[in-house]
Amino acid sequence: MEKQRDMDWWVSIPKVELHAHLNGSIRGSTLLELARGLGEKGTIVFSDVEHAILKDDRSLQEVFKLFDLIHIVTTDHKILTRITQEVVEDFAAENVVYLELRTTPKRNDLIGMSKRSYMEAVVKGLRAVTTVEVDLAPRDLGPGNPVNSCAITDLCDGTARKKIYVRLLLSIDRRETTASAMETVELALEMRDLGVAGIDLSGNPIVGEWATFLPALKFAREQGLSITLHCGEVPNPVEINAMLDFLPGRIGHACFFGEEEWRKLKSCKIPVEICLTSNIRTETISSVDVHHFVDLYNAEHPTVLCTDDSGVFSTSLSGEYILASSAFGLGRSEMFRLARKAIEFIFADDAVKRELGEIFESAARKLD
Ligand code: 6MZ
Repeated sequence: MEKQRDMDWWVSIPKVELHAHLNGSIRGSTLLELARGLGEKGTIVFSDVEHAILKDDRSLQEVFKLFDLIHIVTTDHKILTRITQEVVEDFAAENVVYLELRTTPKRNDLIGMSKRSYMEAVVKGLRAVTTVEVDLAPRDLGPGNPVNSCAITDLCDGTARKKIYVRLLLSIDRRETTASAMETVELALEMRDLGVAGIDLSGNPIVGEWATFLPALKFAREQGLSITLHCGEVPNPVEINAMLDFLPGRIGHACFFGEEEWRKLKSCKIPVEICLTSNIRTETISSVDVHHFVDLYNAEHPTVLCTDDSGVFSTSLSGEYILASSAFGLGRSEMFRLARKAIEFIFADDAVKRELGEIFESAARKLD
């Protein structure tokens, strides 16, 4: 009863999601349905896939094997459109008001898929969302321009539809070459008007070299794209230091940092995307009470709670807030402040920041 009330409260609070992988956020029921379909066609052996999907705890390396499997099931234009629509609707249903959704554009010649057509299928999914109004395009209204608060805060006549801002981050997979990473950056630049706000570096952290991705990441930044990096998912101090020296807009995880890396991170004030359930489920962090979130929080270092792969790890953003609140003994007002603070770290323009500020302000008034 108490737990349900807590969940209802967190669902009702506006939230900002900054670290969500599209294919990792797939609904479990959709993944099983799609896998069953491919099983019936004889493309895969369904029972093998079912076992892998339903398994609870997996090591980080097992997670990447699962992603290879998920990609066999999901990499098709129509399916991508469906997954994108469902993922956005699911986040909106728990009052995520701003979502940065990241995905790795994939080429598959066998089905006539290019990185561009992959992304077009994703954008089609955003446009197919019906349960909520999706704000996709950057507006750059500039400082003097008034904000259209009517549509976003439901304050006018109560008829305004619920709204979610969605911005896309294109991921570079650590298996890619420099040329392939560059192709992703070029695509991101071409798609800026469709809400692409930045670049992410992700994938199996024991694969690939930082030097391979650096030219594409540097180019992306020179062209005005924001950058977030999966950093320190495995102990690799040389890479962690090189990544911090690059001064990305944000980093994700930061699980295997030593004294020197913490010092550097804190002095640069690079915001950290914290994925509690993901870190625990993949045994990257042994238990939630020893998670580095608490040290960063106490140091007032910029942090944002995120889901990572809500489908794969069976979590939700509301669930992550509840987990942090109970594990670290933080009250609702502190947690609300944490949720609101995330606005500062988004990759969208200042007009969106102002509008999000109003949404949280309105929610805060209702709490008093
Ligand atoms: C690193 C991760 C990840 O891009 O196909 N991905 N990379 N660490 C993680 N923590 C567990 N979780 C997901 O979504 C799935 C892809 O996102 C990256 C991996 O490259 C995975 O294949 P998309 O939409």
